Amino acid sequence: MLLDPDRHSIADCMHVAHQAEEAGVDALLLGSSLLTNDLNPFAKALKDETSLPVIVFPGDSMHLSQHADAILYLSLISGRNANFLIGEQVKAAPLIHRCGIEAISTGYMLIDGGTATSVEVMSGTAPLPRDKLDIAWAHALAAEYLGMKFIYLEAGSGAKIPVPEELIGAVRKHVTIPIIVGGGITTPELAVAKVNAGADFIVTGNVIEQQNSFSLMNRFADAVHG
Ligand code: 1GP
Repeated sequence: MLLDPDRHSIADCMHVAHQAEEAGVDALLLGSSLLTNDLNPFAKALKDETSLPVIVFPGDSMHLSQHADAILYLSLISGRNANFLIGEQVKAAPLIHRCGIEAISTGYMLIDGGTATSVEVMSGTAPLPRDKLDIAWAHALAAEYLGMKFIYLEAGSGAKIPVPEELIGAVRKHVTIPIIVGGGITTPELAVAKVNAGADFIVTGNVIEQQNSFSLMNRFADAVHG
């Protein structure tokens, strides 16, 4: 589950996190493309008061917290903006080293979700077309060959249409590393379809923020865990 510190108070995040823990959610992602709040008090409160792993989901090299368990060390491999392929990573590396948290190398692929996304705007990159399956799996395979540990297929927060099953399936067929899928997954039924197509992890943000329902979280967790 994704929590955006710019949209919630710490108290609200804690409330959602407690429910998430009870509902069987696997981990909390903490972050946003454009972050104006300090992540530290959020990560500390979540670590102090829940047993869930807290993983930073950064928009750039300044998004970090020593209180988190890990950071998704993203490289925006669907784009050709050198800053988001390696520039921000070089700036972040010494900071992560100093924090001592785990860096989880992740090939981050933006897939057209039917609407302009924050990632697209902030990174100045275009998403991959949703129907060019060979282009998608070639990017994912390149990430695996480069030694990355996860693939993140991202339609963008609030995407009108999530990453299609055909694309997830094509990537699944060609890589062995775990696949995370997020963006516009608004129902447990959609989550099941993505898992059946080959997703290992589902990320949900907006739908939980808007509905903040324990039973919905529970149904998402059950759907993903089968
Ligand atoms: C965004 O994939 C996440 O990076 C979550 O997207 O907010 O649309 O669930 P939603």
